[in-house]
Amino acid sequence: MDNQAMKERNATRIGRREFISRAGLGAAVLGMAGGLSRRSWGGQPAKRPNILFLMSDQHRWDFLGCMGHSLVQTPNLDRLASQGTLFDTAYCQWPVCVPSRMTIVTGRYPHSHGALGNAYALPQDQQTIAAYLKSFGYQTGAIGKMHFVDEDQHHGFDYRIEKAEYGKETGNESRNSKIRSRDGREWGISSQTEEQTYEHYLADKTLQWLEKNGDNPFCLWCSFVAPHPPFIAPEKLYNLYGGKVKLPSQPPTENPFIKNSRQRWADLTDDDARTVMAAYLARITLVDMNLGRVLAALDRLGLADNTVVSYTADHGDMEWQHKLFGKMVMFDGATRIPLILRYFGRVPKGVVRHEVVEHVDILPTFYDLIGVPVPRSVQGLSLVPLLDGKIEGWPNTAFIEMNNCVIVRTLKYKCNFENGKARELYDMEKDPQEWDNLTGKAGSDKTVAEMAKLLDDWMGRTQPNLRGQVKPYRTGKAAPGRKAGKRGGKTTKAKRDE
Ligand SMILES: [Ca+2]
Repeated sequence: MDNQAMKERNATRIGRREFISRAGLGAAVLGMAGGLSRRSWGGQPAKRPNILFLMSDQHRWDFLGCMGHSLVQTPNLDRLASQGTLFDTAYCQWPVCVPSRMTIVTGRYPHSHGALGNAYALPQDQQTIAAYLKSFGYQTGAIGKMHFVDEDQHHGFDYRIEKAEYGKETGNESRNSKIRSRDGREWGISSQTEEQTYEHYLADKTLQWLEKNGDNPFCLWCSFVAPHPPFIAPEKLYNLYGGKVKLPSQPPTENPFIKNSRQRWADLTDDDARTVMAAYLARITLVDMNLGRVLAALDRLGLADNTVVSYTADHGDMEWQHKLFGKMVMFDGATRIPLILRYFGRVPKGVVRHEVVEHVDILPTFYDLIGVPVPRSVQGLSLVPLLDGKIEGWPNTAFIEMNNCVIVRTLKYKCNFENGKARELYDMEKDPQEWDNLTGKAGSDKTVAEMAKLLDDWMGRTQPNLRGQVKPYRTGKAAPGRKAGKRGGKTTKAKRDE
């Protein structure tokens, strides 16, 4: 290990230990093997708990029945939340697929793991949860979308299944639509039934895997593609929402920093926007139905008690706030995600936690709950102290990156730094819609300085910025089998599909 790597490792370690020490939690929170949560029954050592990680793509945090959404039907996610703990102020680390997902599988911030866009492969020296848990005897599977873009589509997972198998086995295409399409944008009713969808297929594969491998300690990722575009849904599900959608209110003046993003949607009518939203809601319900099938199988197979279950999404979707759909912007619609944890007997039931938490925290939480040490490469913090109500000293910060921007989120504020300079500042308590940019307004300098200090501290304790050192896969070309998007300019259809 060179000096820089050693420095970084120590800095990260100090960050984690600092919180643990402040929280008075000692070694248990470090997840020392056999420590905190390896339960035993009747005095006998228990089998290590399993992990079932349920994921979707582009599901924003507040489109859940249990978050009070008036329209969306998510009975299975609502039940999961009622059986566990829901984090309602959770953020992704980068509002685009690959950087976000590579953070989840490594527990590291994007500038540290090096996958800085959808054309970037995860460098092979980055340890994934699958590679790590294998050393503790875990069977590992990744079913559905992982978005590994290099030749190594496994990154440590023993079992992988993706869209190509779905096409071969079912003859269906995941992009089934003869619907209205303008410039690659699609919305409306699909000609597929629910049973023909990729989501149904992924749930089938997950059930089969659980039936076969449930006897061993396992870490299984079940990763749906919906509600990601195309915004099309089976008719039965679409009809739950068609004609019922109310569009969100809009800011009095358009945010100048989203001019380019707005262009893509500028020609949409209100009716178009309502159709997109109805299909998005239907696609969330499609995920919920299939996730419910997986959870029912866990019960049926007698695995529910010894399995840590979690649900999240890689990022959100604007859903016509600021008259935008999609992600790749820094508003909460794109960056804030649902996060639910369930582990019977350990994770409190029916609790909603409001602390600021991040995707980097998921892996250390898993490790903590199953009783394996948290590797020092992991940069997040275990959420277990919060589950136990030990909130003193919790940092309540999230850091969201995208290209030359970093957002710092605290309980009250959200500050977007572009090239290190504060560009936007929002009071998230008074202005959760992010309409009123406070930068330059009276009294904002002190807050900006505080947020800049948090940014500096974070950069100091995470790895040096790898931007410029890590190259996209094959020097800017997309991975094999994919069409390359035009980089740095107008996005092509292939790129938008990420
Ligand atoms: Ca995504």
